[in-house]
Amino acid sequence: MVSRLVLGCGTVGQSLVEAIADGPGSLVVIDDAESRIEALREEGVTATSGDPTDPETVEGGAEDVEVVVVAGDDPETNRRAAELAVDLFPGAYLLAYAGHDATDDQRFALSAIADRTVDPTEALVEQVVTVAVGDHAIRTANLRRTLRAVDGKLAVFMHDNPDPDAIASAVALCRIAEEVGIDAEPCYFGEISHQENRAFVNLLDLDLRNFEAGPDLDLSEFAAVALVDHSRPGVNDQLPEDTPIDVVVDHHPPKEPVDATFIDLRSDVGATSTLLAEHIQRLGIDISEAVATGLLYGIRVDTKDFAREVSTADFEAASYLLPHADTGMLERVESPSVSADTFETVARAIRNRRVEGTVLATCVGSLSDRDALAQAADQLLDMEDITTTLVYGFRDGTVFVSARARGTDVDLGETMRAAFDQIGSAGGHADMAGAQIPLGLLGTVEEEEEASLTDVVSDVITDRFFETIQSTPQTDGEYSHGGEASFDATVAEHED
Ligand SMILES: [Mn+2]
Repeated sequence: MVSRLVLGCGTVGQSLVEAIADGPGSLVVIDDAESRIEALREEGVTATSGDPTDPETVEGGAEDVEVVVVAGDDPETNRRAAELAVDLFPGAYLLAYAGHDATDDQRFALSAIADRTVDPTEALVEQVVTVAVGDHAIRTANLRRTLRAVDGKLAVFMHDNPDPDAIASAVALCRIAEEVGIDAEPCYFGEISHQENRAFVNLLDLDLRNFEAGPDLDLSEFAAVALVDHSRPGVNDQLPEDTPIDVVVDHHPPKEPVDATFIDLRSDVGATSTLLAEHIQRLGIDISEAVATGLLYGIRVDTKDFAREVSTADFEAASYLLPHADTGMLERVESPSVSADTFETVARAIRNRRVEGTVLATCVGSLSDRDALAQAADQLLDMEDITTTLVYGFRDGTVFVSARARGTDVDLGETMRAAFDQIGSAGGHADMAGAQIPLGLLGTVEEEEEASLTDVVSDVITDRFFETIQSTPQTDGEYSHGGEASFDATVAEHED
C-alpha cells in the first residue's frame, strides 16, 4: 500500500488532493493554514496543521512514505519542502508543483530534485497526478534514481531476435535514460527477422545496434546494462551469464531469481511496453511519436490486439499512448507490401505441394528471402482441410524448414525434432516450429543443378516428415512455456 504525504496545500494543492484522495493507501496533508486543514478534515482527509518545511512536523507526519506531493502556493516554501522531502524520504516518489508565479529558476531547481513537476495548466493534470501517485509510483522513482547513478553509457538489451514489444521497450527505456542525462543505446543479438518487425523498425526510423555473440564481444564501452522483455543475462540473450545487470523491466514470470539494481517485473501485465509507458507518463517525459507508436504496437502485438493476457494496465497505457501515436503508420506496419520474390515463393509452395490427409508439405527450391518460408507456411494453413503445413527451401548449403499447425493435436515441435534432429537441428512450439539441415548430409548433388537438388531434398524432407507425423506422440496439452521470449528465441533460432 502506498503511503502518501502532501506538504503544503494551496489552491492547486487542493485539486491535487481531490484527485488522489481516493487512491491507494493512506494520505496525510500538512499545511500551516488552519482554515484549509479544517476544510480537508471535513472531507475526511487526515490533515495536520503545521509548517511543511519543518523537519520535526514532517518526519512525524507519516510512516513508510512512498509518495510525497509538494503543492503549496508559495514557490520558496515549496522548494524548501521538496528539499526536506528528499532528505527525509530519499526513496519516495516526489511530485511537486512549483507554486504561484514561480520563476524559471525556481521551476528548474525543483525539477532537478523532483521525479515529476506539475504545471496546473497542463491538460489532464488530474489524470497525470492520479497515475503519478498510483500504486507503483515508487518504482518509477527508483528507476530514475538507478539511471541517474549510471556513470557513463547504458546498453539496453532486448531479447534475441527481438519482437516489437522488446524493441519498443528498449527504445523507450533509452528515452527515459536520455531524460535523466544518460547516454543509452538499444541493443540486440540475432536478427529482426519477420517482415512486419522490419517494417516496424524502418517506418519508425529506429536506430538499433546489432551485436555479434562470441569471444570478441566487447561491452567495455558501457558503464551499465539494462534488460527489457527478458530478465536474465545469458537467457534469451547472448550476454555472458555473469554480466552485472543494472535495470530489468519485464513481464515474463522468471524461472529463476532475477538479480539487478532495479527490477520492475510484473507478470500480470500483457506487455513490457505497458510498464515503460507507465514510467514515461509518470515522469512526465515528452513522448515522441515514434516511441508512442512503438509502445502501442508492442502492447497490441503482445496482447494479440487486447485479446490475450491483457490487463487493465495495458488498456490504460494504450489510452495514454494513443493520442501521441501515429496509427496510420501502424496500418502500414501491419500490412507491409509483399515483395515479388515472396509471392513467387508462395506460388511455388502451392504448385509443389504434396498433401496426405490434412498435412501439406512442399519444397520451394532455392530461397532468396527466408522470411518467405514462414509466410508461405502461414498462408497455406488457410487452405481448405489443411491443419499442418511444412514449407522448406535451401540457401547457402542449408535446408530451411518452417512448419505450422492449427486445430490439430499434433505437437509440431516434437514432430520436427523427431524427424530432423538426427540430420540437423529442429525445435519450436506445438503450433509453430522450424528446422535447419545442412545440405551436405542429403547427398552430393551440386547446388547449381537446382532441379535434381529439389528432387533429392524433397525425397528426404517430405518423406521423413510424413513418416514421422504419422507416428509421433500427440500434444499432451502442454502448451505453456517459460515465456514468450524463450519460445520466440527457440523458434527463431531454428526457423530463421
Ligand atoms: Mn513482451
